[in-house]
Amino acid sequence: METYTSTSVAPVPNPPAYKVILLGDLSVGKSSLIRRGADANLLFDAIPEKLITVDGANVRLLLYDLAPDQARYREVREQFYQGALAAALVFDMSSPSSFFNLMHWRDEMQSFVPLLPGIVVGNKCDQFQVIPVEEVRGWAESLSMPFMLTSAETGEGVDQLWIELARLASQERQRREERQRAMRWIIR
Ligand SMILES: Nc1nc2c(ncn2[C@@H]2O[C@H](COP(=O)(O)OP(=O)(O)OP(=O)(O)O)[C@@H](O)[C@H]2O)c(=O)[nH]1
Ligand SMILES: [Mg+2]
Repeated sequence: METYTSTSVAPVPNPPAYKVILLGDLSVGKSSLIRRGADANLLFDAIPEKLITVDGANVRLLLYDLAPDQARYREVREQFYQGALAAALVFDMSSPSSFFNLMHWRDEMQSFVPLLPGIVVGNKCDQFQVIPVEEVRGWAESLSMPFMLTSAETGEGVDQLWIELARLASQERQRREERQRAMRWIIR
């Protein structure tokens, strides 16, 4: 058996799994971002994962997305939102309608998981950007969400996206644990 000195950090054998979800219109690049980011050694048909270090501890990000045009989307969306700890609200920087529709995505997200932390993600930043960055930033700030630019094509901003999602998910997990502890204390 391996031993560790007091200065070395023992690897956590089973890092906690945090479910994060990607939302947004058809073809904005949700699945492409996941393909870019997910760790490669996955079994076929498994939920894509990414191992991330947040504040010195490893976590497994489970990356979920759905195609909103799937006939069964409405049937499965409750399950899709269940247990999520953070969301990426993705739009396409070259498609104004995909940006305007983010409001609907945010409304849907809030109706299933009130107070779920989110990040506004302008994907396809490698393409001609028809949406002014300042407008997006203003909208995101008005809802207290960070805004990031990514390209699943070139990889720009993608690592940063997973780090930020892991950070938000970890904070949300702590917030929920504290709330549960407080509830137990109240009903004791
Ligand atoms: N130029 C460019 N193309 C991208 C980028 N991300 C995705 N694409 C392309 O956009 C198209 C749609 O990408 P998907 O990843 O399938 O989009 P999606 O959001 O998963 O779409 P649905 O599953 O149908 O909702 C594909 O042809 C991708 O190659 C990007 O950052 N830059
Ligand atoms: Mg997809």
